[in-house]
Amino acid sequence: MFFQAILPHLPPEERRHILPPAKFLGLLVLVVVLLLHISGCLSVAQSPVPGGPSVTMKEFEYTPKEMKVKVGTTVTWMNAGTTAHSATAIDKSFNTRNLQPGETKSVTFSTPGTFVYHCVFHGNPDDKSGMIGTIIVEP
Ligand SMILES: [Cu+2]
Repeated sequence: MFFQAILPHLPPEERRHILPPAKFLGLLVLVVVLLLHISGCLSVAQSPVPGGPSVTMKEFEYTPKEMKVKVGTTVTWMNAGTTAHSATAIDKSFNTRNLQPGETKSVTFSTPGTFVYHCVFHGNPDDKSGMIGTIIVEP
C-alpha cells in the first residue's frame, strides 16, 4: 500500500499520530482542488472564455479570417498548428505575442473600430499579405 510504502520504518505507536490513509487522501484531494481553484482565479484574464468567440491559428491562416464582435467581447486565439504564431494588431492595440502550438490567449475589445492584425512570423503588415486577420468591433 502506498501509505505504508512511504513510512515503512515507523514503530506502530508513532504511526498512530499520522493520519490514516483514507483521511490522508481526502486531505490531498482537498488541497489539490483548492490549488486548482486558486490558479483558476489568478489566470482569469488570460484564460479562454468558455463558449466565447475564438480564432484558430493554423499554417498559415486565421479561421475565421474576419470576425465581427460587440464592444466588450473577449476573443480567444488558439494555436492549432505545429509552429508558433501571433495575432499582433497593426495599430499595436493588442498583441497575443508568440503562441506555441496548443497555447491560447484572450483579448477583450473595449473600443469600437476595425482592427487588422498579422502574425509576426507569417504575415506582412505592409501589403497585408500572408497571415492577416481582422476584428471588427461594433458599438
Ligand atoms: Cu504565423
